[in-house]
Amino acid sequence: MKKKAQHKSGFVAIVGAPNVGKSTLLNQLLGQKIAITSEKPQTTRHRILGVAHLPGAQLIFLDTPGIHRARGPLNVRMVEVALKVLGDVDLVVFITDATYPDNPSDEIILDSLKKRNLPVILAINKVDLVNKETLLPLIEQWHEAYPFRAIVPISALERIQIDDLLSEMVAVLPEGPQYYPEDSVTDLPERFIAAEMIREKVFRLTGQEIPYGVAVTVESFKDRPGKNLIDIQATIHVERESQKPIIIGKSGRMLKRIGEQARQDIELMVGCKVFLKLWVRVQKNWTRDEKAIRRFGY
Ligand SMILES: Nc1nc2c(ncn2[C@@H]2O[C@H](COP(=O)(O)OP(=O)(O)OP(=O)(O)O)[C@@H](O)[C@H]2O)c(=O)[nH]1
Ligand SMILES: [Mg+2]
Repeated sequence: MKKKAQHKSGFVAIVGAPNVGKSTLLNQLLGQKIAITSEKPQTTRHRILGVAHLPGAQLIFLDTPGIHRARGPLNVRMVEVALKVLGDVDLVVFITDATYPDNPSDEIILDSLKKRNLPVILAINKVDLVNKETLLPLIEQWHEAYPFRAIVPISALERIQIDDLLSEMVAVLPEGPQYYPEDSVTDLPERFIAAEMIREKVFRLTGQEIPYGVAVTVESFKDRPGKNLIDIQATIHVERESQKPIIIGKSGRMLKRIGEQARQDIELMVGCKVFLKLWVRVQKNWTRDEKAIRRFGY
């Protein structure tokens, strides 16, 4: 009698320094956007869970904030979130940036991986930006640094070798059940993702220092009776009075752009029209206030 094909499953942490492409990779692995991304480091602030359903396997990914030598209570909190995820997974995918080979944060991550007895796959990301010649010595260097289960050069953005990376992950995972039903992609409420989409637009559209002092809360998220439409009211919190006019922009133009772009992303997620109303509010120095950090859900 032929043996029944085994079902594999497990929890997979996606860790790495800030800005290496962890959330971009998560979205590619899922084939849909649940995690926000931007060219600024420290975009992700929470543990973001996403479920990939493959024939014969289920992978539960945990995207994490970038691990680095953190300064300030908010960043310290974010690194704690990332390190905590490492405590409870079957496999780690460690992402490094091919364009930033001597990233000091990689050392910190490697050290914390060495302390745990977990299988680790290394993904060298952004290979679309480097020459093949620089890649080989880089792979060699990493090969000597740690006994990785596999080293896979990828481009999360261009979707290069993502399927190879997935196969390597499945190979390492144990036999296991379907932890999540077939139709679930994440455990995050739509309300949370909506707030994140708004925060993403602030990260993408405003200059250097603004994003770090921003938090977004959704006050109301309601179906409009009799209409295929969701009404959302949200607040963008900034930490200084001087940041408020920057978010609002000249004649309200910046806030309008943030709202329009966020609304489009939210509509894609919920599959219907959205009416989004945004407010801006100053919460003085909240990133340095433990209580406020907790109140914003971090
Ligand atoms: N060229 C190129 N850019 C990439 C690739 N992957 C990610 N990026 C870009 O790198 C930047 C950071 O991507 P994110 O996915 O937000 O990175 P992250 O590691 O989640 O960052 P944090 O959440 O801040 O730690 C974005 O501008 C992405 O578009 C890639 O494979 N190639
Ligand atoms: Mg991220």
